[in-house]
Amino acid sequence: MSEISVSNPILPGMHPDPTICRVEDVFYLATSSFGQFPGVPLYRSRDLQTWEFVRHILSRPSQLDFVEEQKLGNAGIFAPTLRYHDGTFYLITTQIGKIGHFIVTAVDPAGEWSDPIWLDADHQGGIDPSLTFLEDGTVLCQVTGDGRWGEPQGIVQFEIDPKTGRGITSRQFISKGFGWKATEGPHLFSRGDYWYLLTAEGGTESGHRVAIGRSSSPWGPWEPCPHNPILTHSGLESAIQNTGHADFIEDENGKWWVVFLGVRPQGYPPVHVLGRETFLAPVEWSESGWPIVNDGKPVSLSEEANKESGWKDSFVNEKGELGPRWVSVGRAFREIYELPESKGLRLLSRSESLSTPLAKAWVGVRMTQPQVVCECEVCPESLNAELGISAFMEHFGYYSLGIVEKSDGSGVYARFSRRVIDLEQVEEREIPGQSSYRLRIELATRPDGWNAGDPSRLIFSVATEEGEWLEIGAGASRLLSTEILGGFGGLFAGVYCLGKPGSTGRVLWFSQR
Ligand code: 6LW
Repeated sequence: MSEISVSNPILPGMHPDPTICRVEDVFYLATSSFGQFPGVPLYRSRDLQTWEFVRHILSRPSQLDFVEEQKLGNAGIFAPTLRYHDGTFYLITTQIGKIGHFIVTAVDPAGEWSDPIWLDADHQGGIDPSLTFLEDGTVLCQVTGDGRWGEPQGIVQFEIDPKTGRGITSRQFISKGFGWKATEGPHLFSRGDYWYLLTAEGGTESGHRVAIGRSSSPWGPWEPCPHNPILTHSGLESAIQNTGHADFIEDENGKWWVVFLGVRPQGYPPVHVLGRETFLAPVEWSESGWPIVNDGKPVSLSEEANKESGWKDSFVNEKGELGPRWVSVGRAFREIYELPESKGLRLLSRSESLSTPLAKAWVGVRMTQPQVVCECEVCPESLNAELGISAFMEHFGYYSLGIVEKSDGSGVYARFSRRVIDLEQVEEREIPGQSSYRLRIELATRPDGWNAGDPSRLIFSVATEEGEWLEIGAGASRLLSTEILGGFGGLFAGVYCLGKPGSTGRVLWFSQR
């Protein structure tokens, strides 16, 4: 691989807990997906910079069967680890709220992955499982312990048979971490004469960091790196914050890299709405065998980071299926839409409100830039149903704009709703009827007339027949941050249809720029 100049983030929008492996000159990267179905997006790249979406690894209900109630950025699928060994790809991850840790495998990562191989009951518990394949055929599994087994907070390890999920040795506590709270996200790898144990520490918020220790044995004891943490932006001037949860990779030329999560906060006190994104930095090794991330300097946001080429999608891919960028919340994915022959997506209502934690006719894509415009065109099909566009974090955190054609003859209304935890506000405004409606969300910085310390807003508009945009409602974007709502999510832009069962509505296209 030739020298590259890194343009960060490498995966914008909600892509936390990145994990990476390499097969010859191709890198593969996967991230957490929580309540999204399908789950665990997989990307590939030859230069670590340009990432092509391959598929979602968990794409069948037999692999990811949520309980009915599911949040988008909480519970569900937590931090995975992706590894390649002897012709097979392994992904190990945890479904919170279900049995726990499981492995899926594939020979062709672009094809279907196996059904889950659940770890046995004695080796469940905790989060962030990882796998290490040793040369003698031994496979080690590390997890972040949850204290359930009487272990202190930190990293536990056991030998595992990854084909059956059976733990071969009992759980052994191997590290409490290297000095900070919430030690998690372990990865174990070898280089030269040492085994290195990589950890995320400090909590995934502003104190987040990456630390490392080494040992001549994969079981420790660990000598901490003298310049731990090897990566943190805590307290530093940088547009990227909360950097942590990392994975290392060596390229074909023997050069090392680290992928890690970070956020792009806005306003004061700073909050982030796009979710935790994936970043990349080079790693050099000192003469004494310790990693130096990004030459010891903070990682910077590239100039191009806030510009993404726009796209327009009419939902259907070449195979006649819903295109790969779309996800839903929870298990209802296949029961909430049809792909009509004519054009676009037909949403099949399952509930009367986006506030329900249960199934809803909503499909969305990550919002990927702090300034972004999402547009769609909707064709109402059922009277009294609401068909619209939303900026969505959770069922208790979203703003939405929908069109409602009322059956009592009172006309057509644009309905703007905001839900923030236990506050709910709904406003309606009559608008002239049209056969279809263009709806728009702008995530924008508009200092005029707004709190100058926190100028980021979400502005919702509908286009008139003459093509003019009519603003229906707006609100502060910071209310849809994880700092307010909790959880591990990020903003999605979604289209939805609400109403009595049997209500439908069509969305012709969707664009983001
Ligand atoms: C993940 C943990 C973390 O399991 O956040 O930032 C948790 N690190 O390692 C959820 O993404």
